[in-house]
Amino acid sequence: QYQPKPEHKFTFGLWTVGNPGSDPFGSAVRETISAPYIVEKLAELGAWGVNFHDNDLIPADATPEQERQIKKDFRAALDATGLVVPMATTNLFKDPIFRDGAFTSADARVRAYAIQKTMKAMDLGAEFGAETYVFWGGREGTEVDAGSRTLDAMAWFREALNFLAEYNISQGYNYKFALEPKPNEPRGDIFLPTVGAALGFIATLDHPEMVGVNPEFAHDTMAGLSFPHAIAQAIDAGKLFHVDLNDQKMGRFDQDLRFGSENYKSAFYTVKLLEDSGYQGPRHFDAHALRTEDYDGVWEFARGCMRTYLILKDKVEQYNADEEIQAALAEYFVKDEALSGLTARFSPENAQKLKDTSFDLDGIRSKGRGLEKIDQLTAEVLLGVR
Ligand code: 3MF
Ligand code: MG
Ligand code: MG
Ligand code: MG
Repeated sequence: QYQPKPEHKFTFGLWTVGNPGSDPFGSAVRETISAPYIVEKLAELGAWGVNFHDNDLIPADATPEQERQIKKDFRAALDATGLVVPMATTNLFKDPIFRDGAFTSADARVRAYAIQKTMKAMDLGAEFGAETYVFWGGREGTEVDAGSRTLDAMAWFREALNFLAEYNISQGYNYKFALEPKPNEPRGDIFLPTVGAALGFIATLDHPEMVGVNPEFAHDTMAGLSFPHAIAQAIDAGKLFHVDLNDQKMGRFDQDLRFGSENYKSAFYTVKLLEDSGYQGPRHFDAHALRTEDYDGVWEFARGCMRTYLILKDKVEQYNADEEIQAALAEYFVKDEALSGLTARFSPENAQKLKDTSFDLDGIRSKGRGLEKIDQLTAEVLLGVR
């Protein structure tokens, strides 16, 4: 039980389990490990796939000869293990050239270079079969608005995505693009900080159907927002193209904690939304082991992300089958077919009938909603006593 299998579609980035544990105040605590070794370990643990930024696989300073060898070794590891590459992305944040933005830099040369780098990274991802292409604009933002480029930034961001959408079509790559919102870090304020902001922006693109979102648990939680609410909106819009699972304490620096390690209830509702809605995409863990750990801890971390997901998936099934919970929910969702028939669609007749309807307002006002009971029952499912 709770043994991860490829059918669960668990994926990790090369940058996640490969994270050597450096932070702004301290150096790496773990040696760097190779991509083929990561592939081998992830397969052994039961993961389905592995994702990468261009430079996670091919270092920025690699010679063409080294690049060929790296690809060959990576391909061999994928073939040997059956691991797939469902998603790829571009590192547009590490190089100092992107210090004030990539697609939204006020320097036209930087914007052009960012698009060039992304096209090459899309070629690389396609070579390994990636179907989703993620855009996390880590440097697209400001600390001070001194340059007053905020409005231009929206136009430049749109221009870049439109260009790359056409590139996607002209190459026949068939990628789905997924924008990953984050409110801050490393920039003081990142553009398109929330899922809702990204969805609004997508509607302004030339190919809105190609573009969805990649929400991340930690990103909403950092800002004190509800991650389940964010993914619900993405699901409702038909735009949940990918998801980054991890955990985070509210109001802190970006922690990228093991999935389900901190906010049990939000993790439960996240899994419930993904499972109940029939989300078919990867369950990607964008997280890393604590800096306190060596590689034993890293593999415990990876195992833990997947195991907790499966435990919560089991809890969702239990919750959905629990008769007492379902009875309480049936009371919570008050049905009235006549009224729902009136409000489902406007017509002058329905409007008139609705105006003529009288409600038992005091009856409705005086009755509680029963959420204390449902929430306690949910907690007891999660705490393992039901
Ligand atoms: C940062 C992130 C990123 C993105 C990645 C694209 C480095 O907080 O979440 O991870 O997820 O760039 O997938
Ligand atoms: Mg993140
Ligand atoms: Mg992070
Ligand atoms: Mg992420």
